[in-house]
Amino acid sequence: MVAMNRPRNIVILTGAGISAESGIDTFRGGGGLWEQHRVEDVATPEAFERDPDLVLRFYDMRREAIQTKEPNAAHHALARLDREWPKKAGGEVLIVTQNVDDLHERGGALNVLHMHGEHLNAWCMACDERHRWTGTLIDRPPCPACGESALRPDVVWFGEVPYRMEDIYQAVSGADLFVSIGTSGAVYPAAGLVRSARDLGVQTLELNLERSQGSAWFHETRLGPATEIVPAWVE
Ligand code: BV8
Repeated sequence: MVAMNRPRNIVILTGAGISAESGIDTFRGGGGLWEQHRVEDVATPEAFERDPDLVLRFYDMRREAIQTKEPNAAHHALARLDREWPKKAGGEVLIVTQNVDDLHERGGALNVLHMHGEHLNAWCMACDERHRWTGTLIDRPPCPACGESALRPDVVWFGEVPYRMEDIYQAVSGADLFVSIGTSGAVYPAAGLVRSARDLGVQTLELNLERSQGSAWFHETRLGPATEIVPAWVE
C-alpha cells in the first residue's frame, strides 16, 4: 500500500475527475458543467445578485443529480486508506476536496475537508446558519433557524474565499506526501497547493486522466481513469 518510502502524513487534493466515473459531470471537458454555462453566469456572487433564479436552478439541478449517483472504486480506495493508514503507518490522511458532492463521505472516508463547500448544505444569508439541504432552493424555503427566505447554496463561488485555507496550509506543511487526483489545476488557491508542497520539500504525486495545468510541479504523474489508478496506488 502506497509504497512511496512509507510517508506518514498524506494530504490528498481531489477534483471533479474523481467523481466523473460516478456520472457527475466535470467542469472542463466535453459537455462539462461550465461548457453549458458561463461561469460568470452561475458561479459568482454577482451572478446570484443579477439572476438568483438561474443560479438557484443550476444548483438545484446539481444537488438533485448527485443524490442519484454512487461513490466509485476511487472513493472507496481513498476511504480504505483514510481508515487503515493511521494504524499501518501511524500517520494521518486528509482528503481536501474541491468537489461539492458527498461521494467521499458516502464512500466511507472520515477526514474530508470541502474547501469549496457542499451541495447538500444551504447557508442562510439572514442568520448565517448552515443547514443540511437535499431539496430545492428555487422556491425560497424559509430558513429552519430564523424563518427568513434567505437561503443560498453553501458553495464557494469565484471571488469568494475558500473554506479553512489555514487548516489546509497547515496540513500541507505537515505532510510527507501530497497527492492530487482528478483536477485540471485551473482554479486557485487549490491549484497552488502543489507548489506550496514542493516549496516545503513534500513529495508530490498526480493521479489524473491527462496531464493537468500543474503537472510540471509534481515529482510523479500517473495517467489513467481514477477507478483504475487510485486503487492501484492505494494497494
Ligand atoms: C479566491 C464550487 C481569494 C462551486 C468552484 C488569476 C490567478 C490566480 C487566481 C485567480 C486569477 N483570476 C481569478 C482568480 C481567482 C479564482 C480563480 O482561480 N480563477 C481561475 C478561473 C483563474 N479563484 C477564486 O475565486 C477562489 N477564491 O481566489 O479567493 C483567496 C485566495 C487565497 C486564499 C484566500 C482567498 C474561489 C474558487 C472556487 C470556485 N468554486 N466550485 C461549484 O462547484 O459550482 S470551482 C470548481 O472548478 C471546482 O470546485 C474546482 O475547484 C474547479 C476546477 O475544477 P476541477 O475539479 O479541476 O474539474 P475540471 O473539470 O476543471 O477538471 C477535471 C479533471 O479531471 C481534468 O484534469 C480531467 O482530465 C480529469 N478527469 C476527468 N475524468 C477523469 C479524470 N481524472 C481521473 N479519472 C477520470 N475518470
